[in-house]
Amino acid sequence: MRRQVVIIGSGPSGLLLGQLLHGAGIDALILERSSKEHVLSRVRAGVLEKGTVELVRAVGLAGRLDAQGLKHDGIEFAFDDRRHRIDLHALTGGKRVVVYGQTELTADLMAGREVAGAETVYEAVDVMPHGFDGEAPCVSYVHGGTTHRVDCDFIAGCDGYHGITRRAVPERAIATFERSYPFGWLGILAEVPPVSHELIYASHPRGFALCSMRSPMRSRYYIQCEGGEKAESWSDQQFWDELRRRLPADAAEAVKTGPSFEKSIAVLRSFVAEPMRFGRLFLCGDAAHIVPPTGAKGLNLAASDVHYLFEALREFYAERSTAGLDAYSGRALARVWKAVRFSWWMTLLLHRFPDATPFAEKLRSAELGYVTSSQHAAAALAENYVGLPL
Ligand code: RFL
Ligand code: PHB
Repeated sequence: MRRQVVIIGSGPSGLLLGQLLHGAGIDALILERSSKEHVLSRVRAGVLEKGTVELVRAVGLAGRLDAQGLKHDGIEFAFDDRRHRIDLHALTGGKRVVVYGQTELTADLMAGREVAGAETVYEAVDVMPHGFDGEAPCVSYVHGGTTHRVDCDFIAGCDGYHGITRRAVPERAIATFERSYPFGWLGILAEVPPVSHELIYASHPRGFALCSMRSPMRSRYYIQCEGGEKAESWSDQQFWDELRRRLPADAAEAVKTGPSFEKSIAVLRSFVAEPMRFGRLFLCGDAAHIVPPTGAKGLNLAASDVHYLFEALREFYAERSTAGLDAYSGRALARVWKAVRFSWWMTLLLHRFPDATPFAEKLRSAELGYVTSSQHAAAALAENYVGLPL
């Protein structure tokens, strides 16, 4: 079998890249380790930047996103029993974010791929890229007990942090930068109206909490928890009690509770692998970098990587120019590092670190006061939150 591009992974980055390539008449096969149902069951991101929304529009799949996505002009920071609004729209000259679940976006992209008749192999095991340092790369995989080989021009590693593509690169060719945080996020989904129509990021002596949503009838809440905890050890009642303790009184009173239908713990980590290109293999999204979810940047970074890679591949096929491919890693990493910095900063600003000195704690609290009282500081936050230009 031969394809122009083989994409490994059918998360948002693989699906979006596949759709953009299809629209440009470039033939791409997606190989996905899990089943379609499993991919669709993962509850993750919720906040989309304008650039991400525009990419989904560009592939003609924003119908549901435009109709059901919740446009947010601001976010709130809550601490010392008070709520402070950051007016994203006013501070950025009219920009906003859209709240739309990653699960829904993935479903829309998968449906578009099916309608286009583009092929995805689900439950492809032992996927392995080969020969990407030369002119004739290929990818092998096993499906239904049979080993297959696909020859191609390029391989896109869209297989997330735990994927194979980054690991397939010789260690000496890759540099990694990492920071882990001594806590996680326990998140739940519940069929109850959200506490507020905008997101509330709360910093409390007992730890961080986030009030988010998926729709006017579905809430997504998170609380900072200890690193090694298990989601099952938290009952719904314990979760709701802890969430309320961390919110200002008026917000706590407004929390509507109900049974959770999803409960999971995410570990928090900052990670970057450099470069993002190895010959004819290109890394995209979580395969190359991870940010803590505090800044809502992970999925949006995956989308900007895809944008740069798509432009480069289109240029290659249309003009036989490798300029875009040569520039890909540098362009993507410049934006990635800014989001890594912002996500790290938001994490430090809003969480309680078990080992924080009293001095560090005073500085953190002063910075929170500064960001919520200075227009200049709030504008810098807003500019990053709505998304830096592509
Ligand atoms: P994904 O989504 O991990 O998809 C990778 C796909 O590759 C498959 N795969 C393989 N396939 C074949 N062979 C192999 N060897 C393979 N290994 C893996 C996997 O099965 C999977 O289908 O990566 P991608 O596409 O780069 O997308 C990245 C985003 O999913 C991620 O950055 C975001 O979810 C991060 N994130 C958020 N991002 C935002 O922009 N805004 C948010 O509000 C936001 N909130 C979050 C988040 C992530 C969270 N968690 C769970 C870490 C909130 C949370 C709690
Ligand atoms: C979410 O709705 O899942 C969400 C929102 C904002 C974040 C992280 C996650 O910063």
